[in-house]
Amino acid sequence: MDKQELLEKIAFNVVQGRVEAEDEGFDPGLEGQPAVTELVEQALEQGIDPKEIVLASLTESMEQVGEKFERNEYLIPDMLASAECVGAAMDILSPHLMKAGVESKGKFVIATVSGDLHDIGKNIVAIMLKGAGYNIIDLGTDVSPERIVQAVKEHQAPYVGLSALLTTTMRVMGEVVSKLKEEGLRDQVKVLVGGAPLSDQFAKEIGADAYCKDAFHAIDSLKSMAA
Ligand code: B12
Repeated sequence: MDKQELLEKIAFNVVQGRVEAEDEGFDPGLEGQPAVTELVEQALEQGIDPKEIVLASLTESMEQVGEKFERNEYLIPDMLASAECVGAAMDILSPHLMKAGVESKGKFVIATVSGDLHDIGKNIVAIMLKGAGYNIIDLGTDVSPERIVQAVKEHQAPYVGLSALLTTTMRVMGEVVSKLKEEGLRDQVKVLVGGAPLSDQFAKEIGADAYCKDAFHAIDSLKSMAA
């Protein structure tokens, strides 16, 4: 299988919610064919850049899943099956995304904000930043502004990353920025925000330092902040 075909096949199987060959898919008749785990391993064996797998297969496929959910073709369990595939793929890819022995570029506190349980994007960003040499403190999902600010204080982190995938939880990011100001910490920490419903405009409105459309953008933003 050539590279393009393989990347597309991984994406297809994420959309189908198939972690392993023995799994059934959303469409009938796929059982027994290689699924996400086998295909990701094959891609690595063929020397495909793990970052490309993240971008071209995993991120792309979750967009398709979102569109299917919007069209009522997919229900929550279908989204979850796809989410599980991305998790399984990231488990295989993460050691390959890490660079051994890189000197720490600083502590990076990351969290999905209160009321929001989406963590696929956050986890990808965390793994990629870890690979880029940042010391990641992952607070998980549904994290209150108080806990986030507390962690920044406790770890004296120069960076904090906030994730929100729901239009209803985006505003919590503004609360985090306000709370950092209240605690006198705002000048010591750069605030990066991300998540599908966000924009540059929104990041400006809430007083964040950068909106990042993906993990690669986050790495670039951090580089320019350090320069
Ligand atoms: C998977 C999924 C779920 C899974 C989540 C599983 C999990 N463990 O995360 C489950 C099934 C649990 C779920 C639940 C719900 N979901 Co949902 N979900 C999605 C879906 C399909 C994909 C999200 C995803 O993982 N994308 C892939 C990742 C890689 O992309 P990403 O998250 O955007 O992250 C990238 C960037 O944004 C950026 N980034 C993200 N965070 C950060 C943070 C920092 C610091 C930085 C620098 C960058 C960054 O970098 C990432 C990597 O490239 C989206 C549709 C979509 N296209 O977004 C809907 C979607 C977000 N969900 C939606 C909804 C409505 C819900 C529910 C309310 C459904 C319900 N009725 O119960 C619940 C809410 C639960 C809750 N309280 O959070 C809506 C939101 C609509 C809105 N306007 O707010 C969407 C848009 C679907 C839709 N089109 O209607 N969902």
